[in-house]
Parts: sequence; C-alpha cells; structure tokens
Amino acid sequence: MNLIQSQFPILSRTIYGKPLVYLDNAATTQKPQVVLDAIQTAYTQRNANIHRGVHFLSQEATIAHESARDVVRDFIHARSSKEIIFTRGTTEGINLVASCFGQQLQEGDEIMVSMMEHHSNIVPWQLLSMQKNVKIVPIPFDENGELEMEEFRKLFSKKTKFVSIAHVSNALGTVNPVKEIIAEAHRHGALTLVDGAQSTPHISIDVQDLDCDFFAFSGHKIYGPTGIGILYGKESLLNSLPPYMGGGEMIEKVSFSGTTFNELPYKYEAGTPDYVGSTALAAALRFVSEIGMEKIAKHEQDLLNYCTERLHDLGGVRIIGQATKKSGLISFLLGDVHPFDVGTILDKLGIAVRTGHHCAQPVMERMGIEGTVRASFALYNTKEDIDVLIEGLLRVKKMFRM
Ligand code: C6P
Repeated sequence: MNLIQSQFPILSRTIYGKPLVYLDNAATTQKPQVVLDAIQTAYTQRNANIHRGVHFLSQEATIAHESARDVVRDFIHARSSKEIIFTRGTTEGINLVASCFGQQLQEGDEIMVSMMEHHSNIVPWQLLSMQKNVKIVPIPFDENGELEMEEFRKLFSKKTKFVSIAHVSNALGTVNPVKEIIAEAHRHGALTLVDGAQSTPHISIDVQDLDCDFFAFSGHKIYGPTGIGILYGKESLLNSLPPYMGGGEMIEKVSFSGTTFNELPYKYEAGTPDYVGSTALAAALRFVSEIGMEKIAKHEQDLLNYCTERLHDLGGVRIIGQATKKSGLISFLLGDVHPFDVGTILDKLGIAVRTGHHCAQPVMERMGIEGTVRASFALYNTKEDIDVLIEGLLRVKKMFRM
C-alpha cells in the first residue's frame, strides 16, 4: 500500500478474501481520512443549523459552510462565491437549469445535447420538452467516440437557445472540446451548460476560461461525500432566472400579499443546506489540490495508456471509445462474453468494475451494443491494479474457452 492509498481506509479491506481492487471510480470514488474526519468533526464539534441561529455553534457552522463555498469558488476558478450553488449533485444541477431557464423558452425553441450524454443531461431536457414543446437536437458522434464537430456547427438554427454538453463522457472517456463548443454556442446567442461530473475529478477546471454559463458536478466523484454537488452559474444569469424550489433560506420576506427572494446564492438553496457535506467536500477539494490536479491528471493518463496497451496485448478485446483525448476511463468488451458475466467473475476476484449501459443508453445504441465493462481510475490506482484486472480477464477468457 503506497502513501496515497494508505489515506483511504476502505482500500485496505478484502473482498471474498482478496485485496480490493477498486476500478469503479467513475461511479463514485472512495473517501480519504481527511474527508471522513471532516464529517466527524462537523457532527461532533459544531452541529447546528446554519444562517439561522445567533448562538455560537450556529455561527461557527455557518462560517464553515460559507468558507467551503469559497474553497469551491477557488477550485473551479469562479469569479464570485455568489455563483456557487450547493446542490445534491450533477443531476440536481442540470434539472435546476432545465427547469429555471426552461421557463423562458417558447414552443419550437431548440436545446442541443450530444448523443454521448449521461441520462442526467437528456431526461431533464425531455421533461422540459414535454411541458414547453421545445425540441431536443442531438449532436452525433463517430465510431471513435468523438463528436462530429462539422455536423454540430450545422445544427444551429435561429431557435437554438441552449447547448448542454458533457465535458467527459462517462461511457466512452472522450474529453469533449467544450471550450470550442461554448464559443460556437455563444456566437449563435445560445447559453451553455457543461456537465462536469466526469471531468472535475480529473482535469483542472476554470469556468471563466471555459466561459460556460453553467457548470455542474458531484462531490462524491471527487473523493467527497454523497448528496452534495455544485452548480456554478454566471451571476447575471442566476440573478435573472426564477428560483428553483421554494422554502426557507431562499426568501427575503414572505407575506400573503407577495414574497420576495433572497440574494445569490441563497435564492437557489431552499431548506436546510447540507452544511456537513459542504465542509467535507471542501476537505476533498483541498486534498486533491494539495496533491495537484496536474499530477493527478498525469498519473491517470499513465494508467489509461498502460491499461489500453495491456488490453490490446490480451487479445479478443474491443475497446469502446477510441477518441484521441480520453480521460482515465476505459470501456471494453471481451469477445462475446456478456459484460455482466465479466463483471461478476472479476468481482469474485476482488475487482470492482462497472458493467452495463452506464446510464448512457443512446451511447450503446449508437455503438450497436447493449453495454460494456468499464474500468475507471482514480489517484490511488496503480499499474499493479491493472495487472490484477488483466489477470482477472485472463481467467474470464479461460472460463469461456477464448
Ligand atoms: N455517472 C457513472 O457510473 P450524480 O448521480 O448526480 O452524482 O451524477 C450524474 C452524472 C451526470 N453526468 C455524468 C457524465 C455522469 O457520469 C453522472 C454519473 C455515474 O457513470 C453514475 S450513473
């Protein structure tokens, strides 16, 4: 166990008597001790509802929560903490934008999403389309898993109002040229959202450099707790959109003769916020920042290259998603063995991978397959983990007489 791995208590556990090899990081990452400590400290030292109490504990909890917001602002290089909305995760962030921005749309307006989106960046727009009769225009991708950029440029019309796009595909690993996509959308007067669920843990994010209008990500995929995520939105836009949910915290004054809303970011944070999750997320972001996003990205690229090579050498492997720019994630098929069977055998060897459609059914449809086996890497994975995976796949090959 190396120095980084030793900071993740779960990594020392065994599964069916075998050391755990955790390669399902795109689904969720494991938590370092500093994050577990942050949760423990929040509950044992300063648990009190925030923004409401005059008492000491409430003020201390409020300060911790608000400084967590500042940590997020710095991490994604936002201009102001007012632009950082705490949500439950990427899914909620996208739903918030679809719902609030959607209110401004007229029948026949168009929303562009790509064919490689996670369901979270398709279904909220479809729900909107059911209410408002707006049209969803899918951007195609090619056999390698790269967006067809020529085609994308042709898809704009006067009715295009929004482009919502994954930074990194969770099923293919493709890193999309989001900066170029955003610039093109802006040229056509459309707003943009970047689904950063699979990029934030692996690539340094600068929302001002990207110039995206909204950016969503989940805490649990970047070593933070479940149930907390971030929606970044440009301040002027968040000010101009209506609130999402109603309740405590998001109001300025409530009366039966009319209610007024709180200032940003509270306007979008109805109810008691997850002030424990926020501080634990901040601990996770500090943790990765101390290691360095560049170093993490380099390490994961090395793992991706090594795994790709070893899979090629193994034979009988079809890699699904061969884009030139990929993140630390590899989807594949082993002969005609069902991904579920591969995953089940690997599991018995202590290896955790994800199998199936990865909540990206249109990707599977485009590739003409039902699902894949997916190994996804994090900063604590090593080449030895990949060696164990390859040995496991050799076992599968033997069992299926390949
Ligand atoms: N993908 C995976 O195994 P939530 O569930 O809200 O934290 O994240 C949703 C989501 C949105 N966009 C992308 C690109 C994603 O990958 C995910 C989550 C996990 O691939 C769980 S389905």
